[in-house]
Amino acid sequence: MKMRLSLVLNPLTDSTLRLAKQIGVTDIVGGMHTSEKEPVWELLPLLRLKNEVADAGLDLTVMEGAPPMEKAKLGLPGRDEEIDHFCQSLSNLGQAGIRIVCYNFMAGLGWLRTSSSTRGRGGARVTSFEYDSIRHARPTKFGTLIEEQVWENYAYFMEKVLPVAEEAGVNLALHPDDPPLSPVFGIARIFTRMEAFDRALEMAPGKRHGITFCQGCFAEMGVEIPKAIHHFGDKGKIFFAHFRNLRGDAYKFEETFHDEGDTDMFAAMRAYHEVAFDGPIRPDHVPEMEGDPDDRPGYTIQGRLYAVGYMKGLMDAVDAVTCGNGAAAFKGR
Ligand SMILES: [Mn+2]
Repeated sequence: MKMRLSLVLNPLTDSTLRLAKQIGVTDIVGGMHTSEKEPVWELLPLLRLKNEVADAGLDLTVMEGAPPMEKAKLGLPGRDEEIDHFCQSLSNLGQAGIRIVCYNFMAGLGWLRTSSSTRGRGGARVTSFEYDSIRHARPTKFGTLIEEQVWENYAYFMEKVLPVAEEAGVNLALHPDDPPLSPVFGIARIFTRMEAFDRALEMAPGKRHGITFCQGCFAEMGVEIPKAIHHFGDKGKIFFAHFRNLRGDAYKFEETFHDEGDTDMFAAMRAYHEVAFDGPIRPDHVPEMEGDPDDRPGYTIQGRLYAVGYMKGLMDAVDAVTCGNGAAAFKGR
């Protein structure tokens, strides 16, 4: 099994780093605050973060929550300056030895849910979404955008960013739109179907242009997950994976524990193995469990401990099945 078990830590502290190490995680997915005043991921803070994680015996391999790119997504004046900042951040990532950035092209609004207090198994709080509640929503302050405009904006962005990523040796891992529907609040979303990723990768070809395979988003699209993993993974285009389960489809779904949603998680894990996926994989959106604080839907610590344990179990099971010898797979663990 070549893939690397990873985790977002919020907060990232000595204590949470130890916890991650204790449960067998190898890679940490970092984030760094940016603002209008500080729009670049600077080299020194990146190095300090990388070193803090390394000192805990772990490897910071991915950054999520890219530097500001709202103007680029919306195609507004000022986007060139913003794209310059993004490019500077990429060069800094490369210098700091952080090789993957997970970004998305959802303009105006990020991932959205209509509830973060739905009750899942045993009363665990999960997030959920119902398109009917926002179907007739009016546009927000971001106005309206049609799909071809967003495509143009993506092409413009990639034309400038991809050569810098190639130069810096940083993989651009595009995350799908969540939920994969268009438009929402008047703004078109384009990364809502498998074909959209093919189009993007063809439009801006390059070995540093790939995807974050967010299993939840692809499940919302209604695609067969192992098939989709093969579709992108066989071409080496999965740079990063979000392991997630849910019940329903793009129009109405709720998040679940990893072991109980609609997706066959063993088949998914097996597919990553079959395509020789060797990047980081992390649990995504977990239920908020008894004793968890209720201020970070999808990212509570106990929910993630449970998810990581489940993922490790699946990884061992896949190893055992594919080696044809259960005992051999467990050697050296
Ligand atoms: Mn995701």
